[in-house]
This record gives sequence, structure tokens and C-alpha cells, in this order.
Amino acid sequence: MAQLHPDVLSNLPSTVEVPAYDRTKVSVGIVHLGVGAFHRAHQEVYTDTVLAGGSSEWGICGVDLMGPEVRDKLAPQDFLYTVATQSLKGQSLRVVGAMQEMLVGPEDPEALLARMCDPAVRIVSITATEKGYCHDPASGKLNFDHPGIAADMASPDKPTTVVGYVVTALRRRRDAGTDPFTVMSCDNLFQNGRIARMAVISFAGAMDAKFGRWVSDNVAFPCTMVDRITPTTTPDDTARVNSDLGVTDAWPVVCEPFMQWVIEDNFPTGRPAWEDAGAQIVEDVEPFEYMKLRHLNGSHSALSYLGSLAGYETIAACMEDAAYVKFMRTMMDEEITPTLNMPQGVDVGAYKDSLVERFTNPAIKHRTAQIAMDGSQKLPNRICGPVRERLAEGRSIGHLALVVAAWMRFVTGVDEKGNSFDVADPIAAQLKAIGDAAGNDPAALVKGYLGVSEVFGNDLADAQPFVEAVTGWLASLYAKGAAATIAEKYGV
Ligand code: CS2
Repeated sequence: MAQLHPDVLSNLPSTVEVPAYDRTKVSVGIVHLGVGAFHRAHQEVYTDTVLAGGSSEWGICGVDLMGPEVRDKLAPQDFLYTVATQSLKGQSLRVVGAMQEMLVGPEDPEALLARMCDPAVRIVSITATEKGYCHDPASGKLNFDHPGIAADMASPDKPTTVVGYVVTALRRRRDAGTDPFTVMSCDNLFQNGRIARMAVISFAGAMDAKFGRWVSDNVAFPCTMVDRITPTTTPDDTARVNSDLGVTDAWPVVCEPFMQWVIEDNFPTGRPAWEDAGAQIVEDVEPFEYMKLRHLNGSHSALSYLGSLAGYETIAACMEDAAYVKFMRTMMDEEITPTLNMPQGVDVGAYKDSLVERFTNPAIKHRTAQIAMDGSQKLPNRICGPVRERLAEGRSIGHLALVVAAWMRFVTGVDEKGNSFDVADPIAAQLKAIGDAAGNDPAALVKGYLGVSEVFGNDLADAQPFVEAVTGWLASLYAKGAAATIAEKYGV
């Protein structure tokens, strides 16, 4: 089979959507750090639609800061790839053309810095996952002990981290008299723009206080809320896509049909008209971030730990268990929605209905093990925030406490059958050591884990109702297992 390439686009089946514009006329206006599946299924698609509308200055330079794998697969395709949306009706295919080039940070940091300093580049966007900001998730502060940050401080002209690249490129632009680019985070972090800003300003200020102030006064860091369920592409996915495409795409992405992007309108040097592609441009993203991070991502994390413990491999498999669905809905209704303050006209009930439907989509094989990764970075935003707010108001936290107990049970690295498994988390070793020291004693485990201030801050360990609720759930998880615990409490 031929490989996907601009030359074969006209031979693709007529049902496949292809770039309806002359890609050779498009120039790079955005550098995107972190070209994972999510970015390719989301921001690239919106931008592709804008380019099809006639704008030609917003092509994307995709950047991988890890290694050459994605670039090596996409370069022979001239950076075209397929987005395959999956539903019960089957899949629909769209070839996306917004990416103009790819650079691999570790191969040539200087080439990447040069691109970031190109005056035509007006936006540097980021999907680096929660841990990519090298900050303490509970306090939001940049972690200067992080090995990547320490290395970038020592050699700022050979950066390795997102923060290091952004700071050095901004410094060089300032020195050259070039306007700064706007830094747009697209990660699942509450107030992602502020987290990015805090990390960049802390680093810049530690290098040179005057430069730190310049960044603070001159660089915009809009917040965004991003949403599209995009599991890692499997070999089966690739085979299914290629069979319908009739050519070989080395790395398609698969995702759900739904997509949403809410963007704070704060781009002093311009931006693509993403609203023409369906993005919502608003003054304040915060309510939307709360709604999504707490309902969708909070439920995802809940199901990922409770599902993994019960042996459910995907979110859709969890949703086949009526008690799990009841648990998710009850947690949202009773303990998450009341923490929100949504603008008029947003129907939160309909939003939650749609989440249940989206999670149930059996065509999306979103592995619980994938979502369970990096829980130490995810829990503070998704679960600990609402717990803290509700405790302050003397309200119940029983369902949220079950999520925390399930996370604790999971990060011991021993499953319900007594088999060990590797926990993927930046602080996995610390978490395992706490589990090993406490054994299967729920109270000792809770005490040990609540002492991890990176996750729980310095307050939750002393919140007695919370400690008791988590300990009670953890005892049940050890005595009965996750499925029986959920069935007993939420069984219908
Ligand atoms: C998931 C998210 O892996 C995870 O932690 O909760 O990737 C989720 O699928 C996306 O935020 C959906 O927009």
C-alpha cells in the first residue's frame, strides 16, 4: 500500500475529508511543544479548519521534546496524518494538514530556539501533561529541585524542559527587540495559563530579576479549557484506519466525535480565528475549567482507579457496571456540581448526561491504566480541590474520599489478587515506599499518603472527617475489593 502523502490525497475515498487549501502557501505562525495524540486530535484540527477558511499565516511547527519517534513517522508523510473519530456508527476519517514541520528538541536545541525566535511565530502553545510544568501541584510553585529545571538553570542555552525553552526564547526575543510570543497552555490544569505564567516568571526571575519583570509585564498567558477523549493509538486502530483509507498512515490518532475548546481572549499579537472552527472565545475560562476538570477528569480518575482495581480495562467497561455509573453520577451531583458557579445559560445537567454518554461509547477503548498514570499530578486539581472547598463549608466529601482511597490502594503497586505492578507516576518510588512501610493497614496507609504534601497540601492530613472517610473506604477496598465496595454502596 502507498504511504499517506500530499500526492495521494486525490486518490483517497471520497468520504475522507482532506485539507481544502494549498498547504504550500501556509507559513509557520505557531510552535507547539508536545505533539502527542491529544494535540493532534484537538488544536491541530481546529487550526486546520481555520487554514481551510483562507488564513495562511498560522501553520504549526510541531515539537517533540522527548525524541524523534513521531517526527520519523510523520516526516515521510509531509506531516499529514489522519484523525479517526469513533462512534457506534463506525469511524469517520479526516486528514489534517496544519502541521508544516516538526523539530525534535534533544536533536538540535538551537534549531528549535531559532524557530521560536522567528518574528512570524506569534504563539507558542503547550501540551506537556500535568507534570511537564515541573511545579508542585498542590502549591502551584515551580520546583527548582526538579532535575530538568536544575539542568536548564545551569545551561539555559541548551534547554530540555518546556519552561526552559520558553524562557530562553523569550529572552532572546527581548534582546533582539522582537515582540514576545503568547504562551498558550492546553493542559488539563486548573488555570493552566497561570500555572505556565508562574513557572516561566519564576524561572526567568531567578535568572535575572529584571528579565522576570519584563516577562511579567509583556507576555500573555491565556487560559484554555480543552476537551476531546483521545486514547493512545493501538496497532488495531492503525490497521482499521489504514484499511478504510486505502493508504498507510504511520501514526493516525483515534478519538471521540465530541470536541470543545474554550479560550481566554488574551493574544496581544494576534491569533487564528479559532472561533470559526467552533472554539468559544471568552473573557473568563475559569468556570468552564472547573466544570470540565472536576466532572470529566475527576470522574475519569475515579473510574480509572476503581476500574483498574476491579480489573475493568477501559472506561467503557466500567460503564457497563450500573453501580459504577451510579457512583459517578452521584459523586458529580452531590459533591462536584455544588462547587461550581457557572455563567447563566450553561446547562450542567445536560453536560453531565453527555459525559455519561461519552464515557459509554464502546468504540473508544480508553484504558483505565492510561488515565491512572501520574495520579499525584492529577488528583490535586481534580479531587483535592473540591474536597478542600467542601470541608471548609462543612459539607459531605464521602464520594470524593472513595476516589482518594482507591488511588491509595492503587499506588501501593499491588493489585487485588496480590500481584505487583508498576505504577507510572513521577513520585512512584516514594509512593511505593510508603505502601511497603504501612503494609495492608488502612489507617497507616492513609497517614503515610496524606503526608505527601505535593498531593494533599499541608492541610488535608489534619481534616478529621476526611481522614476518617478515606480510612473507612480503604478498609472496605482491602476487605471486599473495589467492585463489591461500589456494588454495596451504589448498587441498583
Ligand atoms: C484523562 C484526559 O488521561 C486523563 O487523565 O482524564 O486525558 C481526558 O481524556 C481528556 O482531558 C478529555 O478531554
